[in-house]
Amino acid sequence: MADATDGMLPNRTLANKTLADRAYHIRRNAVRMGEVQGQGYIAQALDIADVLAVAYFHAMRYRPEDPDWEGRDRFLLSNGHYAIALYAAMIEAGILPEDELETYGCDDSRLPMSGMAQYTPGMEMSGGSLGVGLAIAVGKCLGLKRKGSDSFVYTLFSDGELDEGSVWEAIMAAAHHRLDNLIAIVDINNMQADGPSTQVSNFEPLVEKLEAFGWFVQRVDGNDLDAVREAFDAAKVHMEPVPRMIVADTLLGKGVPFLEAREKNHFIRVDAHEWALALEALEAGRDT
Ligand SMILES: Cc1ncc(C[n+]2csc(CCOP(=O)(O)OP(=O)(O)O)c2C)c(N)n1
Ligand SMILES: [Mg+2]
Repeated sequence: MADATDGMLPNRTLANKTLADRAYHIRRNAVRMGEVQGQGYIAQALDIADVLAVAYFHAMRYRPEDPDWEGRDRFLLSNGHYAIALYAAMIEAGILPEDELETYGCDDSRLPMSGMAQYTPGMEMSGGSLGVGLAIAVGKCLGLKRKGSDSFVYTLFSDGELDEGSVWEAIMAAAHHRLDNLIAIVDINNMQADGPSTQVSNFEPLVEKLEAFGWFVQRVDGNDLDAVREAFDAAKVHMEPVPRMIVADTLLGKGVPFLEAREKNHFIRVDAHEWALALEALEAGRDT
């Protein structure tokens, strides 16, 4: 199990920032990337920043300077349109250089709008077609076990992906294979392209369903850093040989009140003058 003393996490140990600082910088990086395109999946990046802060600065074992290091924990982004959030976290982690955020979504950039493994260091899978990341994670877990690895596979997916049958097949397969090296996080922001997810295709009661499939399930406020950190810790040390799911309830646009309040916030357009206001709002909300 990695910890801050094992020499594998120089960025975390040297910078001495709190998780709240990390989450702030992830949100800031995402807003700056959003400004490059003037629009995008900004509200999702803001809602998932706390989960990514805990994943990259508390839970996961990796080497920023060597993203392909065999002993790393894997992070599979199933909802490829959340790439803006993952780039923001990987920039903060030192896996990607900060000045590259100015290329987000541009021709020839290593940071395309949907996650692409062949372009981006640290990106473990290509996204775009939703509903497949959990199944890929199941395969990676089986492969790592076969190799005798103690690495965890983390995968993030979204509540809209619960509409996909392939997700439920993977949920069943992970339990069947007793994949205790799998930690899945589902972002319940109750939004998808066609409106609130529970109104498009209701997945509740989600905890009970996942437990019935044989998973260890925790449901937390995904914007409460302490709760998220405790959930990741519990997922890692849980004794039963079963896969682990963190159901994270989040708020779209979290940290920027005028984006939290924006009505249609799956893919938002932000006026030119609002980007600076968004950064100001993040700054104003620090440590509150
Ligand atoms: C298989 C598949 N179907 C449809 C889409 C188009 N699509 C892109 S994002 C999205 C919404 C998915 O829901 P979710 O990720 O929960 O939305 P968000 O929380 O980002 O608003 C859809 C339907 C896709 N990328 N892949
Ligand atoms: Mg959603």
